[in-house]
Amino acid sequence: MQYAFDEIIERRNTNAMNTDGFRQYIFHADETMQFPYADEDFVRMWVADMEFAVAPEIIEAIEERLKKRIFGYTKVFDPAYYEAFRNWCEQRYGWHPEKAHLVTSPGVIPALYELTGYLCQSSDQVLILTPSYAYFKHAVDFHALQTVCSDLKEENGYYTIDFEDFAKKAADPHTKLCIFCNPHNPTGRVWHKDELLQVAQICKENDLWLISDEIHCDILRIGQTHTPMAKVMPDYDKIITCMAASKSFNLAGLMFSNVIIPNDKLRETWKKRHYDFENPLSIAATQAAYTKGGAWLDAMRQYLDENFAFCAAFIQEHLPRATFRIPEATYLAWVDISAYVSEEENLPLLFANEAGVLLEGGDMFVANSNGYIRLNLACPRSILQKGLTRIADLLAKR
Ligand code: LCS
Repeated sequence: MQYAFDEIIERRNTNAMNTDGFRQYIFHADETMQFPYADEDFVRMWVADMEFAVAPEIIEAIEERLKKRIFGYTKVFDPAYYEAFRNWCEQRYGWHPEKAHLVTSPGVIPALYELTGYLCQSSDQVLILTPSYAYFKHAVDFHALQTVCSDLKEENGYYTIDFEDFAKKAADPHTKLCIFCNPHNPTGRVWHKDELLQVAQICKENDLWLISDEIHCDILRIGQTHTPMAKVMPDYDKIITCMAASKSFNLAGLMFSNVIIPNDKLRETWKKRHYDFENPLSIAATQAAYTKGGAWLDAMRQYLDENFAFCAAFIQEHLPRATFRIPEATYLAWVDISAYVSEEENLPLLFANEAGVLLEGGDMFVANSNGYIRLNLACPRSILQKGLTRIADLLAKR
């Protein structure tokens, strides 16, 4: 293989959330919190970034930009950036976002916070599907609005939308906005076209704003296809699509994402109120990802597919009472271990203290997620094996 996904890269002393931020994010604690494991001895399978080196094609583009030696105030002026993004969307999803509709943001989550504030008034509710990435709710809480959760249905590890419940909650006159995750974190579902059409129809009927967070759309199992929500509702302009190279190419720290806003009025509001300077290295990196990163991404997906196959076989053999299904997208394994643990147990704390594994627990995903753990599989296989072994050794004692 051309890229070394098996390489273990030292991340400490880089201000990485992954190595240094777990006390704060997972345990709401400060640096005085102690564990039986030294920080460097943990197997880290929590926050959603990768242990893989960034594609050399992207590093090279950053180096080229560094050589220009000046990093003054920067915005996306050069149309080559839009061309790169449009071609990527066309080749990968057969979708053509319009140039005039594209704005950029220092991340999808900052965009969610901002858009929720622009779109909602104080008595409004925001509809999400649960389990959910917690920042969807945080964005709603930030504006002191109400979150309405529609629980996904689960059968043998496969999640579907409860359309009856979703339609009922969408029809509540206070519901103004739906924040939709496509593909879905943490379940890994790639919503099929007929599912997207049903969500689209319900949102249209109720005149809802719809933010489609598609940050995971490139990280598909081989053979899966992503359909942008905006592609199935081309005439509806109350949709906003968020996409980024950050998750796909391990560039989250560069803080750059695409926001496609077809509605003129909302886009004008964004342009008036958004602080729209960008990091020049981030633009160079993202443009290179879209123009030169395809081979790396596809090789990485192949490696991930093998990690998932390894994980599935391991769980079947060593954790037969767990429920796990290889997700259609994302690098996140969502595993039901409720047969091994009790309802009240703090799972991240249990695994940190007793197995030396940092992972996220169901309680971190808003609702409908008790008894689950989420494991990040974007790591060298040797690390995955070590993490799974530690998890299984602990649960086998129960
Ligand atoms: N949207 C979703 C659905 C995500 O899963 C994440 C990152 C983001 C947005 C972040 O976007 P950004 O602001 O970086 O552009 N998900 C993470 C997760 O599940 N754990 O750690 C990060």
